[in-house]
Amino acid sequence: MIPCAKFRGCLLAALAGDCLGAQFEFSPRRSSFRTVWLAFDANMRERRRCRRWPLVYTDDTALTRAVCESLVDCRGRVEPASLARSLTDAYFKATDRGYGAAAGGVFKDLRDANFADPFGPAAALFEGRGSYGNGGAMRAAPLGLIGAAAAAAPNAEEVHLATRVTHSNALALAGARLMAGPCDWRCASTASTWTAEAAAADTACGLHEGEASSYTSAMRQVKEFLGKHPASSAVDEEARAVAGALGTEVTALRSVPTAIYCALRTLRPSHRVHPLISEWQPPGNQNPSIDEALSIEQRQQQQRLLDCLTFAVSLGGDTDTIASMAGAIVGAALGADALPASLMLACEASDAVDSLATRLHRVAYSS
Ligand code: 8NA
Ligand code: MG
Ligand code: MG
Ligand code: MG
Repeated sequence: MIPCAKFRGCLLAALAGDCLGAQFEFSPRRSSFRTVWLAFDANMRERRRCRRWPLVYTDDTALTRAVCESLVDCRGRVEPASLARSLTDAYFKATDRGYGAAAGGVFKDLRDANFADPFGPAAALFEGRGSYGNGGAMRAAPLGLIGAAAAAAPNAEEVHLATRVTHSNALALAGARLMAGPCDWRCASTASTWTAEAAAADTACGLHEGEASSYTSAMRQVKEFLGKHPASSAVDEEARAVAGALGTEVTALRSVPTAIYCALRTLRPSHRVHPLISEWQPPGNQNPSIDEALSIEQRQQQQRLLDCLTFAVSLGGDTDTIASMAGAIVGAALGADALPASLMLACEASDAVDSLATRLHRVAYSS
């Protein structure tokens, strides 16, 4: 059985990546690792001064929550009409959460037709080619969790159904499948595992290996970069090279492999956390239960996750989405202990996401 802590770690780290990354999304200039880290540190201290959360979540979390809710309602299955309704409700509850340009039209059309054809509006986008944005991949983590838990569901076919409600282009489908694939709760995935998953996703979606636009080629680059940049390499130089080669765009192909790189980089046993983070002291406590009494191992896991999210955001571009996807992978591997209490206090709705993760876990093991 996958421990509930892995479900919670996955979804809470995805939330944290979205919240932390949103303040840098599409900044005109890429920020250094140091600049990003200093902002994160300030975010984690800020909760003590203001009554509302300093960090609000965006479309990435709104839609991930909606996927979870639909899965819970449908006892772990993907039901396209339920999912379409859940995603649409999330959108209309707050349309100002930084949605991609095409999303609003799809949700309006779905609602106007009373969800009669859950795939119709998305299929018509971009003159029938469908969106290849990363909006399907960014909400795929719950599908990966429940798929890894219950051998019965959701299979790759169901990931396609879940994605096609908004994204029907093969590049978006393969990206979502990859993000929902090897939910790394055993902390054992290597670049080779992910490359094999990428090949399977390419084949299933009709993308061809060897072409520039395939996940197999992108994963080959990920592997190359992991070899090229040892754990001790200059972090800003590494970020510049990775951002240039793998991309930081809103398209799935130019962001999903980037997020996987960020996660694998952090999870490799030889990885050394940046000194700024390994020397970090969590905020001084007014509430003694917070961030104190951590074991050395817990503290190291928290530092690892923070290191991953800082690096992901320092790549620039679509920072919230890349950090959220990287967070989902690392959070599933490390579990909920990797989330510092001060970070959870800074993120909007962390309690709600936490209890949703627990409900999803219950559903995953009750069928
Ligand atoms: P989407 O479906 O609108 O796709 C993102 C963008 O990719 C589109 O707006 C197009 O510019 C382009 N695109 C996608 N498919 C095609 C195609 N077939 N032909 C030509 N161009 C295409 O959005 P999404 O739901 O995939 O969301 C992705 C991102 O949007 C996430 O990062 C999310 O946080 C959000 N976001 C987007 C912007 C933005 O400027 N687009 C800004 C902030 C946030
Ligand atoms: Mg977003
Ligand atoms: Mg979207
Ligand atoms: Mg984004």
